[in-house]
Amino acid sequence: MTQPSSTPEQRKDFYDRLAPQNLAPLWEVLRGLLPNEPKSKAAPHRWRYSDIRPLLMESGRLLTAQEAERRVLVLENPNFAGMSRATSTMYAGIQLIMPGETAPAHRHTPSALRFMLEGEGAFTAVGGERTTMRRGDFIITPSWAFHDHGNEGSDPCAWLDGLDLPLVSFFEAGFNEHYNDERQSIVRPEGDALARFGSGMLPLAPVERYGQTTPIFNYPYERTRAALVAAAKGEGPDAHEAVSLRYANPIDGGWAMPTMSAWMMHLPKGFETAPMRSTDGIVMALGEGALTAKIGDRSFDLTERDVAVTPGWTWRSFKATQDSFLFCFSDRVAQEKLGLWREERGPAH
Ligand code: 1HN
Repeated sequence: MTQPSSTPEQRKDFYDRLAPQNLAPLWEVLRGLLPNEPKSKAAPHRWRYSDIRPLLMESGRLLTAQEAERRVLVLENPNFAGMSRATSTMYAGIQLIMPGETAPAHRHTPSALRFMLEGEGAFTAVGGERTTMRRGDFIITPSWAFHDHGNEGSDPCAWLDGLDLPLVSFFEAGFNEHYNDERQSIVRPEGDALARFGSGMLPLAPVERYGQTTPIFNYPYERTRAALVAAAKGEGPDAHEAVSLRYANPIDGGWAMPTMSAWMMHLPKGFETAPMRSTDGIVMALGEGALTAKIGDRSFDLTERDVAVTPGWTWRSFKATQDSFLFCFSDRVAQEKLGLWREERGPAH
C-alpha cells in the first residue's frame, strides 16, 4: 500500500476545486464541529435593574405599547450583540406597560414566559382568561395561544420576558398571527385555570388545552414562596441547588413548557451553594433578597430584580447575603427530551 501524501499547496489546490462544487473537507473542521466538551459562545453577564429602569421608563415616554406592539428592552448577551439572545438559545427582555395601555393580542409558535418584576394592575390574557400579574408571579404564554397584556392600574408595570425564539428560529419553525381585535374575548372568570388545574386536583374528563404546555398560566408567587420556605424548614437546602422547586405541568408532572424549563431557587440568608454546571445556559432574575453569583471566572452581586446569565457548561455557585428567591429559566427541558442534558457537581463543602 502506498501512503497518500501531499504538500500544503496541493491540499489548497484541492480545496479550491471543492468549493465551487459546494463541497468541503471535513478533516479541516472536525475539531471545531466536535469539541471534547461544550464551550459556550455566551458570556456570563449581569444587568442591574437600577440601570435598566430609567431607560425603560424613557422608552415609555418615547412610544406607546400599541405602537411598539411590545415595548421591550432586549437583554442582549455581550457576545451576541444584535442577535436578541441572552444565552445561545434563550431570548430575554424587560417589558413595560404604562397605565391604560394595551399590548395588542397576537399569537406565535415561539413560547413565552414572564416573571413579574414591578407594579400593580397589569394583566395578561391567555385562552380567553385574564390573570392579574403580581410581583414574583410566573406566567406562561403557550405556543400559538393568543395573548394580550393590559394595565388597568396607576403604576408602570414591568416584567422579564423569556422566549425560545433562538431555538424556534434554528428550526425555522416560526409562525405569527394578529388577532382581529386589540384584546381577545374573555370567556372564563379570572382564577378558573388555577382552580381547575392548580389545586392538586384535576378535571375528571381529560383536558386538551395547550398541547404540551401546562394549562395553568399563572403560578402565583405567594404559593411558590410559601412552598420554598416550608421546604427549607423541612429537609433543608441541598448543597448544590439550595432549595429548588420547578414549575410543573400538573397533567403529566413534567416541566411546565415543552421548550423552556423554569424553576425557583431559595437560599436562606448566609447559605452558599457548592459549584455545579450543566449544559443548559440559564437566565436568572432575583425576585427577592440579595446574593453573590459566581459564574465562570466572574462574580456578580445581585439585588432585587437584577438579571444574570450563566452560559452552558459554566460553573456556577451562589452565596446569599439575604433570604433569596432566584427565578431561573433555560432550555433544559428541550435538551432532556433530546437526550443531551448533562450536569456536573463539584465537591460539596
Ligand atoms: C412577544 O409576543 C412578547 O407577548 C414579548 O409580550 C416579547 C419578543 C419577541 C417576539 C414576541 C409578548 C416578544 C414577543
